[in-house]
Amino acid sequence: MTSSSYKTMGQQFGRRSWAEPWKIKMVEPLRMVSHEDRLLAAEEAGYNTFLLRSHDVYIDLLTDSGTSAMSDRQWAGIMLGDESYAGSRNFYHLEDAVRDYYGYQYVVPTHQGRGAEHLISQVVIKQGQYVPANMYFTTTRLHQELAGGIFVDVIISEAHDPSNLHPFKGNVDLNKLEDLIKREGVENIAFISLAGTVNMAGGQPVSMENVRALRELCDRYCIPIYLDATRMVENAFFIQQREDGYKDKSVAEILREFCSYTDGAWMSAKKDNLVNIGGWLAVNNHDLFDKLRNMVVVYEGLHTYGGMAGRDMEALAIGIAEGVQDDHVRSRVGQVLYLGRLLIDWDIPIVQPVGGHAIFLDAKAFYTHLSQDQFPAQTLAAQLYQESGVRGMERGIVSAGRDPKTGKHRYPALELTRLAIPRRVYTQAHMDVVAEAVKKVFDIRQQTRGLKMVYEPEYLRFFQARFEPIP
Ligand code: PM9
Repeated sequence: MTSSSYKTMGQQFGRRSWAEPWKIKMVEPLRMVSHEDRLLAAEEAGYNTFLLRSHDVYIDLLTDSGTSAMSDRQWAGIMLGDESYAGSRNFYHLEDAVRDYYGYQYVVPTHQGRGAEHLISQVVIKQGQYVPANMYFTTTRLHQELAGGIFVDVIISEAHDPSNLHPFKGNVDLNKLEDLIKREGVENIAFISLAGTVNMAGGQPVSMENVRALRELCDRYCIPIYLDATRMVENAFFIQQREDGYKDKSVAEILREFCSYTDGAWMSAKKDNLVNIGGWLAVNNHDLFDKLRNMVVVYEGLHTYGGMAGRDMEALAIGIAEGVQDDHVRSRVGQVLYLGRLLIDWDIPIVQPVGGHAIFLDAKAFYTHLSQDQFPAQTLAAQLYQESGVRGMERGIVSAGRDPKTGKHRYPALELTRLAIPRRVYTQAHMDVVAEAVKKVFDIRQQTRGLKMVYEPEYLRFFQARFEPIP
């Protein structure tokens, strides 16, 4: 596995080598807002793209969460919603789909990913226990901390370097992990929080070799591994493309094998599973399932709907099966790569290798004249919107939040602006327009001033914080 195998994959999925395995049956008109109106909208939104109205956005790359286009089969499934309070047949379809494709035994539905994170964190973490993870995710770490856990990053150090071409930058550093276990004592480790792919690292995958070795290590110490499976299908695709021994296996087979090395998973179904709302938790241990099923009725809804409507569970069960098809994943990741290659060809600094769900612009490299306290990635997201109507989001110091102990900003090595590509929504022509917009912002980078934060909410501040330009 070298950078050259990455390049080969890049060439293989270049412009003309694949096409979307669907055709368009319904369209939603887009609106181009004038430059003047965009400047006003940005000011009104406190230079936070989460506070813009979608009406004022042209191409919306804020997130790939809940923004997928559903298929005709999923929409047909919506009409088959069984809205019984208890025992909806749609729940059993969902349960079967999770069992078939992910391989876990017991399934608890939740309204979305963070509902599942809340339940598992509350049930599994004891006050003061450590939660080692392959980098943090915002909502995941917050729920772990609210449950009394202490997050520890054990991802390989290559993940913190945007230009390092390691093909599996999501891997766990087993030495870092074992040092932590020995230092703190196995009884003080709640579980391993493993994400595939790693969102904050740039959508980077974990290799099968790494998860297998992780399983062996955790077996020696009797530590469970719970997987954030939100974008695990995309991770499986990268294994197929980059790891020896997997090129002839289907994404579905690789997904099942990977999950088999873990003890359970939580899921934001709004990503890989191709629905606009929904989530689930799934485990193999019956006692744990019993506790989770008891908690779900307190916070989410009955254990056969967990905050979702019956129709949403039906669309989700169908989305799980569609989302693991090789031709779907190839075109999904291929589109992200297409945009990435346009930017790389123009020498625009982005996280490489290109990840599964998004392009991450390296804002530190854009704005070498700004300090991290001047919020370069927030600035870049605001600039891009103002210049082009394209909406991305900050994934840097604002997203990292404050250390709960010291109250000080955390300073992540990665200061990134993310352009997340919704699934089955935009065409390559949209990607061309996005690339040109990024190029424009890159060309005027030296004249760009930073921002100061003028309102900061306590939790997940990136969603609602407000900024003003530094004069
Ligand atoms: N991810 C994303 O845009 C949506 C909200 S945060 C900006 O990337 C992982 C890896 C996620 C994720 C959400 C969640 C939470 C868990 N794990 O948004 O609650 O990327 O469904 O899932 C977002 P929910």
